[in-house]
Amino acid sequence: MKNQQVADILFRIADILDIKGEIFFKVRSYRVAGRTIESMGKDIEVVIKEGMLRDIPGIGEALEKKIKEIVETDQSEYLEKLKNEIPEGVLRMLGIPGLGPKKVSAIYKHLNITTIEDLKQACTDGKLRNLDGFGEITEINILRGIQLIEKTSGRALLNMAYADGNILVEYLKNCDRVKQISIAGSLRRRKETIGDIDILVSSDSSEEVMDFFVKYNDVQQIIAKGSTKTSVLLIDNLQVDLRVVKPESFGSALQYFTGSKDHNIKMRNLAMKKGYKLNEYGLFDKKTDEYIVGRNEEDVYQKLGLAYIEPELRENRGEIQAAIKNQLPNLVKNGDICGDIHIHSNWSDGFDTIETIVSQSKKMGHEYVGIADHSQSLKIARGLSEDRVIKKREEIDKINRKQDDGFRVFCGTECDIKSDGSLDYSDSILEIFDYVGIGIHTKFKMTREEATSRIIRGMENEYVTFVAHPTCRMIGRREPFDLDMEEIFDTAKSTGTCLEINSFPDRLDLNDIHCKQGKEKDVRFVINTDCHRVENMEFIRFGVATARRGWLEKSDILNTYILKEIEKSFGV
Ligand code: DGT
Ligand code: CA
Ligand code: CA
Repeated sequence: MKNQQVADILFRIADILDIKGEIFFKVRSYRVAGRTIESMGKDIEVVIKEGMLRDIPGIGEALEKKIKEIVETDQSEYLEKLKNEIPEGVLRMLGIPGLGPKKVSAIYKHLNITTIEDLKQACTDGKLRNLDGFGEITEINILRGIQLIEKTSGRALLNMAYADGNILVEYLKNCDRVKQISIAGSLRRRKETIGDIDILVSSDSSEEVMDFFVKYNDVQQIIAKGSTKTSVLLIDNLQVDLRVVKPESFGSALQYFTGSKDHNIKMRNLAMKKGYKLNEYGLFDKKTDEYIVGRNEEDVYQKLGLAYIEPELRENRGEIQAAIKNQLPNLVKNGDICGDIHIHSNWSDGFDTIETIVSQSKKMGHEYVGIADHSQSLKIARGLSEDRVIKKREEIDKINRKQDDGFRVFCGTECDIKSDGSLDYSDSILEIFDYVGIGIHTKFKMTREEATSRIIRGMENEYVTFVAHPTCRMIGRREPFDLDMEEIFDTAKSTGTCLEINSFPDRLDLNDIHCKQGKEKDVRFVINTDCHRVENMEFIRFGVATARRGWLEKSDILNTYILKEIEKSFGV
């Protein structure tokens, strides 16, 4: 579906028109069209084929032409022309969190600032506060925004690298010179952001593999081409490093290039202590240089007296010591998840009907699903009024009666935690739900104490099952709340509240480190997607990956419970 791509281009056009100072109505028409296409239930390509584009309110002849062009060519000549009229650096400012086109326009026009570097300096020098609508706070916020993008710049979200990496591996398998192949690096460890994709191949004929690799359709640029390592840039600007080794070194090379660097250093030192030498070519006798193992990764760990360490654990957070003692966790797997209990339906701001969500859940092999729409005060997300909660309850009961295979839909909510920590529904309404998720969606600016006590107060309500996306971070866009995690864990434990691992790739909240700390305090978790479209239900794998990086086992996670067990836990 190209809808999002088309909408993004229209939003981009609107932003630039705004910077240029075009009239309100013109700019608005692009934004409205973008929003309509973005949230439309139908594929834009189908709409065009059926000749229905002009039937969409607000789309006239000029917009129709531009939209058709975007769908056919993936770009817009008009956007390219507009881009040439504004300095590149000014356009980049639009990517700074919290900085909209109106402010960018003022910065550019009145202060003639054209790069992010200069903008940073101007904020530090206090030069922005005199502009209309700006203040000291604006300067601080802009500096924070710049810091945030600097931290993640050049790194891709896990889902993007995961998709690119898998398609590329499938492509490389078509080369008959490729013997074994695996993803390596941070992508194999499932880190939340990926600097570059590493792929490892074993072959007796590396030149032919490299030739095949650089012919890949999505290669934008060949950065370096050699017989052992070749690096390319894909059209989405992700870098891929391909390494080709001999089959007898595949396992040791996979161990080496999976990393992390800190894990490898510990491994090499351990090898030295045991009279070996470990590198990407194999495990060798330190004195005689005799090759011992290297064909399989498992052999490398075994020879060093270690239990096999899953890639997600290789961060030098105690995994080697645990492997020596054979005390590694038995990590949760994708197949352990029996249902996703944080999904938005079209009863609030989700895209799909409950029936569609049910059928997708069944496709994924789940036994149940929980529909957790927004609560009443969240008007912009079409939060459910008390009346609609009752209607939704009836609807779900009706759907459940139609299931002849034992599948169950739970009626849940993602109830807003208001700024004082009280919940957005009264207890008599909360009682209607099978379970209650709670989350913060407004007034994000809080001190550590305020944020911590707001969540704790929410957890203390007896109806609450889990806290959704507890730190509310958005990778590259919003910092996590500064929370007293010790206190959050203690309250979660004492009230029996689960903490969510939100699987959405730009959230992954709680993160891996919090998972490990929480487990040590005996906290229970729930892995959900929080998705608004069934296509994104597959993101659950990234939540599972985060849980695995946090050393979590099946028993640590609520929604690995089979239907009977979770019904018991909900008391329904
Ligand atoms: P990234 O790409 O920044 O997300 O992180 P990685 O871990 O994929 O790092 P990358 O691509 O630079 O290198 C892949 C792996 O190769 C890395 O995890 C460990 C190994 N490696 C690379 N350079 C060194 C090194 O200087 N020493 C050791 N011990 N290992 C290295
Ligand atoms: Ca990498
Ligand atoms: Ca690399």
